[in-house]
Amino acid sequence: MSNSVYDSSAFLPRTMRSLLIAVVLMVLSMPVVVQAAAVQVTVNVQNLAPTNSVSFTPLNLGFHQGIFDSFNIGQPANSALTPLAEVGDGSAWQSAFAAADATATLGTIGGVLQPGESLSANFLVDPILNPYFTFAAMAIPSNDFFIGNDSPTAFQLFDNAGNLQLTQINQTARQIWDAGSEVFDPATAAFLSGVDGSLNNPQNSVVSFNFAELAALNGLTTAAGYPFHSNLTADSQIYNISFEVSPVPEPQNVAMLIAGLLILVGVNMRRLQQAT
Ligand SMILES: [Ca+2]
Ligand SMILES: [Ca+2]
Repeated sequence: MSNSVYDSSAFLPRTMRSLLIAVVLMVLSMPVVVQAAAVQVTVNVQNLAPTNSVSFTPLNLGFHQGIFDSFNIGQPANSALTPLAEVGDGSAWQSAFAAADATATLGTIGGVLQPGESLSANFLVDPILNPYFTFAAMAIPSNDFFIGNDSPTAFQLFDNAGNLQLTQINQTARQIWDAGSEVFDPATAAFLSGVDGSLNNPQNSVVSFNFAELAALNGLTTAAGYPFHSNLTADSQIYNISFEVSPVPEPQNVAMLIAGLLILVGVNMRRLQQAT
C-alpha cells in the first residue's frame, strides 16, 4: 500500500465511510423484486371425492403454449395417454408433451391422493411464454378412467400481460373420462387389493365421459385398504387444482447490482482523492 493512498484515505475517512455505509444500507434495504421472466407457481391439488370413493394417481401437469393436445373426445386414446389412464404411468405422456412443446414447464404432484387429502408443489413458469395449463391423472380404482383437459387452451392461467387470471380448476364426477382402451373388469382394474392392474383386455373404443361404471366396484377393497364405494353423482366435487404466484428471488442480479454500486462508490472515492 502506497503512502499517498494511505494518506488520502486517512484524510477522507469520515465522509467516504459514511457515504459507503449509506449506499450499502440503501441497497440492502431495497425490496428484492427484480423484474424476472419467470414466476413461481404453487400448485395445490385436493381430492374432494366422498369418503371411500375415488383416489387419484400423481397429477401430471404442464404449463405451456397451448399446442399440446392430450386427447380428443370420441377418438382413441393415444399411446402416450393409455399408460397414464390404465396404470397411472405418466412418463410417455410427459415425453410426448416435451416433444410437442419444448419450452413447456412439466412436472408431477404426488403420490396417490386419497379422498380428503391434498398436496402441493412449486414450479418456475414463464407466464408470457407458457400461459396455458394442462393436466392428467388416473382415477383409481378403475381400468382406464382419468381426469384431464381435452382442449389444450381450456385453462389459460395467465393473461397477455403475464398476470394470473385463473386461480383454480374444479372437477366434478361428470368430468371423469373413460380412455376406451381397457374393458371394464374388476379382475384387471388398478388399485384393487390382490389384483394385477397391469393386466389388460383391450377395449378398442374411444375417449368418453364415464363415472357411473365406478359404482360396479362398490364393496371391493382398494390397495390402500379402504372399502371402495363410489358415492358419486354427476355433480359430486372430486378434484380441485389451485394456483398461487410469487416472484422468483434473483440473488445473482441483486449481487450484481450491489457490485456495480460499490464500483461507482470506488470511482467517486478516487475522484475525490485526486481532487484533494
Ligand atoms: Ca383435444
Ligand atoms: Ca374402459
